[in-house]
Amino acid sequence: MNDVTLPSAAAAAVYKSGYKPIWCPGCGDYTVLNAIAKALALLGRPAHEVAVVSGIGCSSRIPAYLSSYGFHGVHGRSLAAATGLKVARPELTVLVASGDGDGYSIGGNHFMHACRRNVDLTYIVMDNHVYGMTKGQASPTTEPDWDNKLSPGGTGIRSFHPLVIGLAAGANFVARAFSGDQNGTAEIIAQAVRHPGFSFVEILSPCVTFRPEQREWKQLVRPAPVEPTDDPVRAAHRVMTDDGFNLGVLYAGNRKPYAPSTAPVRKTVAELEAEFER
Ligand SMILES: Cc1ncc(C[n+]2csc(CCOP(=O)(O)OP(=O)(O)O)c2C)c(N)n1
Ligand code: SF4
Repeated sequence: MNDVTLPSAAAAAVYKSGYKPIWCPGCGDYTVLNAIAKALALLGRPAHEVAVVSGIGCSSRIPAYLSSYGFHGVHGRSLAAATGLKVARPELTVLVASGDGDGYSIGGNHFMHACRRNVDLTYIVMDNHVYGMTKGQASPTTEPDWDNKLSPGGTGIRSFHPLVIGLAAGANFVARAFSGDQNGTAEIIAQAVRHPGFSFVEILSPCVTFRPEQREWKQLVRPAPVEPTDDPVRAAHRVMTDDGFNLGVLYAGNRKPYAPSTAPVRKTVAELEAEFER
């Protein structure tokens, strides 16, 4: 991974829309945006051949800041929209941007089934273990003992483990990145896009406003001490036994992507209705 030559800032800037992000100063999502732009420049896909689909949340604002096609949709439904788009327009590179609330709470069911279906999408989740946009409620990845005024003493509820769920459900590529490592994140996103099937990239992206203690993540992250595996059981064991701060590609599988036929239906509506009535 380290021998990759990353594109210049000017090459990456082509993928930015020019709209100024309205995230809080210091939010991890700024560098995720830069990393996506760099990854697209690295891949050399023209912006008009790329679509970025999102739900709702601070993290889901990303499509507006990119020059590719974008769809800022409905909370928790980014994968449903992206799946339809990719199936209808397989020639597009489709990225999906989400947060841990959007992607694992209201969108949790779609997450599991997107992994299972294995449509060729790259799913990027900016995980800050909190609902940032709605001012700091606990999310599925919040630690059970996170004490704050909305859940005094912590929720006491076990955290969701997205990487293990993704592996168990059939994601074909699983990686963890950190927003503070912009170049490393760009390389991982580029690899995820190149890998066929459903690629899931968890990006630890601090919410400096509601989880200021996450600024310490930069001291905790490290490259995973192992090479990626194509064995989901081994990968699941690794991610269940690490402390959540090992970065890199953790699993690269060989499942064939789901690609339904896009041939036009040749029957008329009248013929379909007649068939239905039989
Ligand atoms: C159907 C629906 N339910 C709830 C909301 C309110 N809502 C907007 S964003 C959000 C959570 C966002 O959290 P996350 O996905 O973690 O993103 P972040 O803001 O932290 O990047 C919620 C609950 C909504 N917009 N629509
Ligand atoms: S509330 Fe948190 S996630 Fe949202 S922009 Fe601010 S720092 Fe980022």
